[in-house]
Amino acid sequence: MSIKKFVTPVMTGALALMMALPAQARDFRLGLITPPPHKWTQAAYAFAEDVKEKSGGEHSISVFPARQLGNEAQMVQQLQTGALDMAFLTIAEVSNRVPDFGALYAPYLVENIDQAAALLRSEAAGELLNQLPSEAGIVGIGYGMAGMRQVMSRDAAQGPEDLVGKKLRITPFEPIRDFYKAAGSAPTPLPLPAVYDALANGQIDAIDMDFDSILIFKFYDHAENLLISNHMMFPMVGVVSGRVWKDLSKEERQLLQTSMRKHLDGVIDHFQQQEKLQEQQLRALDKVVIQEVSKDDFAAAIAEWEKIWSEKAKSLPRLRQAAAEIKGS
Ligand code: 3HB
Repeated sequence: MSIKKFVTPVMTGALALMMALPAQARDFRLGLITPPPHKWTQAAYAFAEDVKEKSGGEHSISVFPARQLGNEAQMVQQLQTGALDMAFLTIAEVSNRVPDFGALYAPYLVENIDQAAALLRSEAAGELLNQLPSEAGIVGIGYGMAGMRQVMSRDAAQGPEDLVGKKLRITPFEPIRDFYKAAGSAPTPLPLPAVYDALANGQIDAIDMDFDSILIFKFYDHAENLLISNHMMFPMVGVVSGRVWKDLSKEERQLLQTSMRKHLDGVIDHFQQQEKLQEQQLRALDKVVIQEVSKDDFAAAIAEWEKIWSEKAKSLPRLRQAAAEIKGS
């Protein structure tokens, strides 16, 4: 018997057997920087539950919150090698690697949380995700978000002029650094978990933050002055390692995509619903002194920011157009 005659039936049999077998059970790992009480972490656990149930117990996802696997730069490296399967990332690290994502941080690109939600659900924002596989080795499944950015400071502050020269904590990424530099303050990059102690020991004078985290972490313990500015939105992106993605079956991809999108979308809904409530909660705290500032108060800084980022972020006009349509609708 020729080898060909012998091999073909054996291989065909093996193939048929493989196809009949259920997909290989997987325990995926998902990393994120937020601590357990944060909505992003809760959504990650809910997503894990969902995937377990929908795969009939076949697949599971272990969630590693609170930077257990390292900071976002380290997690992106792990995603690139396939050592980490998935992550929920702020756009901060992503925009450091793919500058076009900086467009999402244009100051006053949107005016409020509802516009932020609509923009993140727009085609223009969705198209940005297409750059991630080739530019960063990760597959962007969809967006989530946190609340709009505000400023809290230790000393009384009426407006941006009172932040000049102050050490102001930022999430470590370039678009926000350029904004505060242009506003004359001294932006100080610090990851979220380090912020409370830095405020408590006077290492920083002010912070860039959202209502939700101000309440969760009680940042008003050491910084009682809240400038409600709504100066930026704060998107999050759910990603899968490109290396892991390419080895998944069509069904597995579909399962992860559908379920992750559902939970990311739930995060957007959540922040949309609670933004006003959380503002009221903060207004009700006796110790918190509130001032409101607007786009006009930051006009010079915004013009400076535009000069830098209209060069770096080519998608800016497209996102502005989408935002203008949302504002007009
Ligand atoms: C941040 O301020 O760096 C931050 C805030 C969030 C979630 C993640 C990071 O609500």
